[in-house]
Amino acid sequence: MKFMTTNFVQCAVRSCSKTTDAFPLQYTDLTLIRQETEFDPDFILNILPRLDWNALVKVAAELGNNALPADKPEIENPDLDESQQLLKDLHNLLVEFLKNALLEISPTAVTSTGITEEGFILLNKLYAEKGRHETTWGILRSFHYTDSLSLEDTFLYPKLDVPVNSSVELSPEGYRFLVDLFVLFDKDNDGGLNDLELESLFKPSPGIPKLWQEFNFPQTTVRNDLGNITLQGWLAQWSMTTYLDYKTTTAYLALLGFESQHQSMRKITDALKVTRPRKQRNPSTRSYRNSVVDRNVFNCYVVGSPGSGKSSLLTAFLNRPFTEVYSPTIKPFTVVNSVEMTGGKQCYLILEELGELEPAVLENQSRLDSCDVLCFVYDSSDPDSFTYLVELCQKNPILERLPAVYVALKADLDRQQQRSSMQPDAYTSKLNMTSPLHVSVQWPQALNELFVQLSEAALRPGSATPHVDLEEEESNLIPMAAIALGLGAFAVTLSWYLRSFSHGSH
Ligand SMILES: Nc1nc2c(ncn2[C@@H]2O[C@H](COP(=O)(O)OP(=O)(O)OP(=O)(O)O)[C@@H](O)[C@H]2O)c(=O)[nH]1
Ligand SMILES: [Mg+2]
Repeated sequence: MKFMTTNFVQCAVRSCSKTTDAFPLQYTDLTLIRQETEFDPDFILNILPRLDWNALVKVAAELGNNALPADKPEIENPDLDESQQLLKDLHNLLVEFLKNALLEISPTAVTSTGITEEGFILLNKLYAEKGRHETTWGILRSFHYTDSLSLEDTFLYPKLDVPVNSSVELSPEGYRFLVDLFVLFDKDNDGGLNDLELESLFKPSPGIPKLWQEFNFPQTTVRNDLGNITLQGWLAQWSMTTYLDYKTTTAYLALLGFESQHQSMRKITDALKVTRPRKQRNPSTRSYRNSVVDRNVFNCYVVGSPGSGKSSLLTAFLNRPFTEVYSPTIKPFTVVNSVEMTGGKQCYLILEELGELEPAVLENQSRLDSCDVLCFVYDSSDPDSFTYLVELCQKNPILERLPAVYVALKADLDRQQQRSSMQPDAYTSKLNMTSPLHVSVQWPQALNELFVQLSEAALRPGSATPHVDLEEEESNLIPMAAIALGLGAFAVTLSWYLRSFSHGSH
């Protein structure tokens, strides 16, 4: 029975009902159990007129609480500060029961001045047992505890072997946990996490990950009309986080309860998957990257002349409306979304516009090694745009080792003859690559085709790497395969012959 309920029940025995003993009931030999309630001023206001104050004071005293005023408080204007205070005091009265509940467990949990350290730990143990982690964190943060209240590094950052040229992605178990988390905190059930819902989701952690803040989250991913991150965006955001910095993911999975939400002993690393190292094919001649089968997350640098439409392309990838206002990109701009490829396979594509870091990144071997595909764009309505790409590749021949897709942007505008040493089609044909795809931010189908083409190029780099002729490669492979088969057959015959020979000699 709730404490308040004691004010609404009386003795049902007929002989008793006529006497003054019928109400309030006397409460002896009972166990006090505390159930946490949020401070709800309206509830206290509503219930106050209906309370038998004298009875309430009596029962509270019997249960060990003498803090109630003798007369029922009057609240005329609940918005006044002192009324709010009074309502809070009444709410706090209920907290007295919490103290009693703690005393039931340990006589040293509470003193006359409040809850002891032991009591505080007991209380949080109770919360933890009831799965109320957010309450504990709410308490800690409201007492200005900082992040120095830290967890062991080995828990936040478990050891993970990541070979060179491998990448880290979320496992199905990791995705499942993140889906459950999203659904749990989408309290208004509108398919998006608003600021409050995000805040409450991240309460057991230091807040939105630093990496996300650096990338200007939530501008990085899919949002609904209200600007709130959708489930698709949420999963894309975590796919990108894991790909770029898996340690952020492990730390947050630990803080958000990945391990504790499971009966069996599962580890944080169960939420991750390390892909096989990407191999190089033909290292002696025209080298290109092998196809991959176990990857679902790819990153792509979008490179092109200033004002050619890179940011608009990235924004269109997130299905955000097109704007004619031009603001040059200085800080790198990164976005992520899912792409459905031909055949139904879904992958996540991270598009990065490098801003003022572009020259430095394109000269950095390790950054290029970790780039899955390049997207070379030019403005087909600007005659001076394509030459930027020609000069860039002349300056950095290393770029020709990477798979790439050439794109003519602003295709809704009049196409101009390019003032470069070669026209775009002739240039790509010389590289043995497909002609530039003509795309406008106002043409959704062409955009979709481009994102699929980029993902395909990342998955099967051979088909999109300059100067690689896959047909020729394959025809070269046939004699090699025949030789290998021939050698295999010879080995089998030889071992059969030797075996029968040794049997015969016996
Ligand atoms: N008509 C038309 N205009 C476009 C298209 N894409 C971009 N624009 C406009 O072109 C201008 C430059 O676009 P941005 O996307 O900012 O170009 P950017 O390559 O990111 O520019 P920087 O960051 O300075 O390198 C803006 O005014 C856009 O509105 C398009 O497909 N069609
Ligand atoms: Mg830009």
